[in-house]
Amino acid sequence: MESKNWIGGEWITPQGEAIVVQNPSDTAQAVGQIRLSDQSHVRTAAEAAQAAFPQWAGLSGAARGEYLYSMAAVVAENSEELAKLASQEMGKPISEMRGEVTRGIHLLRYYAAEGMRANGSLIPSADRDVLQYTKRVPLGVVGVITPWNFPVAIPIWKIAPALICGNTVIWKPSEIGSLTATRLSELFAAAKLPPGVLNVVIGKGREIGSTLLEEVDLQAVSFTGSTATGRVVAESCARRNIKYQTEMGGKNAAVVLRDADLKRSIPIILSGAFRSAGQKCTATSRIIVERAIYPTFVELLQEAITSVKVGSALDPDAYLGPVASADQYEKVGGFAATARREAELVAECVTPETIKERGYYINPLVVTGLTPDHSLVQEEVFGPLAVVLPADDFAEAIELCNRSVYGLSASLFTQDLSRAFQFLEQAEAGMVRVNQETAGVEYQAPFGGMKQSSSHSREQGQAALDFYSEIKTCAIKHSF
Ligand code: TXE
Repeated sequence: MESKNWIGGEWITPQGEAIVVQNPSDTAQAVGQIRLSDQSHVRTAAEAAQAAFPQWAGLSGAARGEYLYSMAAVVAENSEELAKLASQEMGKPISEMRGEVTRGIHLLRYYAAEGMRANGSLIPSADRDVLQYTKRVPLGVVGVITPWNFPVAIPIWKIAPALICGNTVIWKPSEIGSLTATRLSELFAAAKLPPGVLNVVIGKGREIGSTLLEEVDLQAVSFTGSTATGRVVAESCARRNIKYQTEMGGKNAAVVLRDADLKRSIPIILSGAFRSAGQKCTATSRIIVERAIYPTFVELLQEAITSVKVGSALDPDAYLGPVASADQYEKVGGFAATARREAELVAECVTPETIKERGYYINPLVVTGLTPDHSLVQEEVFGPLAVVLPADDFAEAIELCNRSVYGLSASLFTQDLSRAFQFLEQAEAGMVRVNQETAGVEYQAPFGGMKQSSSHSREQGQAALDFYSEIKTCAIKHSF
């Protein structure tokens, strides 16, 4: 398979550099190749998106919703093929990837229905002859820049609300994930989305991503990715006074209190830490445990980790697969090497010899014995590595939980209702949960972080509609 751009309804293969996509589960296998676009493709996409905007914005919400329902239906018909392609391209186990595609379908349906829901409110006027109301209006052309870790769900949770609000979109997917993006676009084309409403440009972030940010007459940008790139996006948009949302890193804590049901909590914590090889912004990377139960916790964790199986992404029994790319392998491998050097090992899950050398596999590791300010406790690893920190009591656990520049997601494990409530109140994170993993949030609820994790607006749920539209306050004096 070869990547293609989808611009103004046309399929265009850029003539730029070709990069072979290696399967991270087995790097000897080529999954396909991507062709890098140049700046001219971004400009053409901008023209197409501008040209399509008036007609798309002029449709009724119901009509736009019908397109989204069709997109959901075509993705559903091709879900297995899409899931397999994504698993092969970025290494997420097929069992999880199927769930992600299903999530994408649900998101499309959820936002399709928004076309028929109230999109404003009636506000009483002091003058009885005036009818005053608000309505959402679309922004115009929106830029969507996505990462590789959820190659189907993240693009859909940005594109679907953008479209239902009446915007047209230019989508720049991650380099790793461009084959999946191409296939997803083909499915949207099969759903007869009108030309130019969604335009997909494949290429390097630094090259075409910055052209998109700096040169195109965008009205908003939605970005998920690294903190460093998120800052570049935010600065550029702030300079131009256009809306932006940046969803960046996390260093999410699971706090385990002395009264927690450990047998039920530990599998949930492991899932938060190691599913998707820890490559979720909501992954659990710090486990804060009350000292009173620390020995029991460690013993049960060591037992539970034996059920974690590292496997190739198409292995239906794989709990986690490889990390997504050579860059990830190097970066996460560096953190793992530091952990082996500077921390005490709590538990490790060994990658089978048969696959170890074939792909970008990193043994899931749980370590301890680090100071709260150590880089492994503070920096986002984005891989299968979790750090355990003992805490004397609840107060110290909360203090450790909040001792981070990030504030995306946090979980507490307890049976104590009062502690649970205190945690939900005091934890500095955009998503706070009790007896659930830090990952695995639901699409109909707002998603986003505090502190350095995001630009403080929210994605998904109804919150996404606020981002992709602007409120107009209308008043008409009808007896004049
Ligand atoms: O991210 P980038 P990468 C973190 C994670 C990971 C690290 C690097 O720690 O190890 O980031 O991943 C586009 N102008 N997260 O290199 O570079 C790029 O092409 C415009 C956390 O993949 O931020 C891609 O489409 N666009 C995260 C997108 O930005 C630019 C998910 C993200 O790439 C650009 C992924 C530029 N100058 C990585 N430079 C999460 N929060 O879930 C790059 N891009």
